[in-house]
Amino acid sequence: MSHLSVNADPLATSPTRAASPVPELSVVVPVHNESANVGPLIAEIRAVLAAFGEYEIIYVDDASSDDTVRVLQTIRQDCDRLRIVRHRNNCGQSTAVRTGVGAARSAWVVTLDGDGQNDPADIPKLWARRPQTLDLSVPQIICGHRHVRRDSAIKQVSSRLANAIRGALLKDNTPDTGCGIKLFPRQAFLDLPYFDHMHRFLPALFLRAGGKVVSVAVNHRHRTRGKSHYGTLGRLWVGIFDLIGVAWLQRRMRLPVIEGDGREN
Ligand SMILES: Nc1nc2c(ncn2[C@@H]2O[C@H](COP(=O)(O)OP(=O)(O)O)[C@@H](O)[C@H]2O)c(=O)[nH]1
Ligand SMILES: [Mg+2]
Repeated sequence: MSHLSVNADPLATSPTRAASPVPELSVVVPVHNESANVGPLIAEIRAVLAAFGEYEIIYVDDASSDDTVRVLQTIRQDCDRLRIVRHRNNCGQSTAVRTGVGAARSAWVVTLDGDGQNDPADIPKLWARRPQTLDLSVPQIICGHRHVRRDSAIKQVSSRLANAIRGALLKDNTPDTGCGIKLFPRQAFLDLPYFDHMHRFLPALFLRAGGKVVSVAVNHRHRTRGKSHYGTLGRLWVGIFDLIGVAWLQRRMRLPVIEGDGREN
């Protein structure tokens, strides 16, 4: 895996973070009641990134009521790459991702679902597709596309339907916006408008910011431990509501092209 030449990390000089070297990649994993999945997934991430150089893994625990935090703290004793951030209150997946991206020290962040359905072995594939130079005026997101879904039939059908409607309305040019594995520049993500459930609309939001979207075929696996957090009907209904909001955001976007270097006055 090649290495990044840029360091656009605005938090690198923060006093609490200055001690360890700035990582090139932050892996952000939102979790809620995933105690049985934490250990196996962290082991996989570490194995895949063993040759990577500097990286960090940030788990955001979204007020789990099970053993998730205890398991994370035990693993942390032998893994100084692991950082644990905790919400006191349950805020949902999007907010947990945002908390993790905010805490990240790298210019590039990759997200993974915490249930093991995304395969960490795909991280290098996404990494290879990033632009060599980080240009925040054309922010690029690299999205996983689960070409073979390992979910129940009803979830597959509802997800296909949601992607088709979303694609037709938002023209986000992305076959699978809900896939949890995505790579993007940290700052570009933090510059996006924030709202609950935004994690399903990242391609549209990157395009809205003048960016680019790349989709990469990735592996998808069955959930073998723990329980899914989303019911089909609830997700569809919230999805329609959010779709209208994102369509509005798109129509209200104006991207200024600055004359000169913008510092003349
Ligand atoms: N932080 C947080 N993560 C959540 C929440 N709901 C789901 N997740 C996480 O989001 C990821 C995807 O959720 P999952 O239940 O697997 O959704 P599904 O694959 O669409 O059924 C998993 O890592 C969950 O732990 C939540 O309320 N907060
Ligand atoms: Mg899942």
